[in-house]
Amino acid sequence: MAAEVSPKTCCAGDRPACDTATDRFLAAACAVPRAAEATRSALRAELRPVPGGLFEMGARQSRFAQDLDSPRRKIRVSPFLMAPTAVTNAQFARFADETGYRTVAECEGWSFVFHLLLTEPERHAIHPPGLPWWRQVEGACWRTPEGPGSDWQGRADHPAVHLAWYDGLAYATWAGLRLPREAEWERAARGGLARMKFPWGNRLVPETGHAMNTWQGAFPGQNTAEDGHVGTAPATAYAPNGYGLFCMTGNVWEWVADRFGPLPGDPAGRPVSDPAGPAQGDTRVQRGGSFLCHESYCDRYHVHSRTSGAAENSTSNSGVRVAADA
Ligand SMILES: [Ca+2]
Repeated sequence: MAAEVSPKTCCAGDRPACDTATDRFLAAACAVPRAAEATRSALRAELRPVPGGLFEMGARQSRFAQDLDSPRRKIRVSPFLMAPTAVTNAQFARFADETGYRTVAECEGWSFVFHLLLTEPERHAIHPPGLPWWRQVEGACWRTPEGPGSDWQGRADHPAVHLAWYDGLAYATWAGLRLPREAEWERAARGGLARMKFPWGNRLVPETGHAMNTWQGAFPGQNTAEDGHVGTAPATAYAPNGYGLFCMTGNVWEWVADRFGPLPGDPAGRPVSDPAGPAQGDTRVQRGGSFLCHESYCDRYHVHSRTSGAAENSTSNSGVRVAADA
């Protein structure tokens, strides 16, 4: 079953379902060789500890009913480790060079690029129904984010984009790490704060200035980039949260391990420990919002916000972050 494409989203346009293809992608992701032990140790050493404990997950009230992000749940998590940033282009390039892994977008030969990132969007006529800002660009992938002729030089420290869920799984497999569970992701994003909307508090723009990379202006045609960035920002562009984690909201959507379904935990409020999401389903959860989020349209840049997509989907704002058991 393909995910519904909401008209009120800037998040994704789903590719057609294809079981044979997705099985192939899963097999490819699981078959990547593991990095040398020294590399794995070094990558693990970069992760930041997130304390275990009880926290409230989700929103008091949903802005978008289909996101199923309310009411709040009481979740107990075990201590774990979280990457300080989304996987960067430099990190993903090292992985791809060592393993020869080709992402879903590379295998399929195209990905969705946001129209304002293209010099000639009119040359790319295909877009998902109702979402004309997502252009299907032949040759777009993490290496060539805006299609042939583009590259990530000058963006080595930006999050790698056009990553599908399978690509995140492949990277984590190589690194000897794993994707965070959704509850872990939200625990990490909150940075030790309770009942706050953002990793730093409740104000969208704190007194110190913009604290994440989202959209300013009128979506989807005018981006004034008051936060300094039209597209992706460096993965450490803004101050870290209380757990030393950068850009947990804004910049790029981050795939997590869980399938999409009702928010993990008990809606009646009984504490649940280390929930893992639904056992069945074709779509996976993405967290954190992206450089395209704006209050007027896709208001999903909060620590509780979630969206979902088919595991083979990729866009110019889809990235991933890795985690590990403590
Ligand atoms: Ca921005």
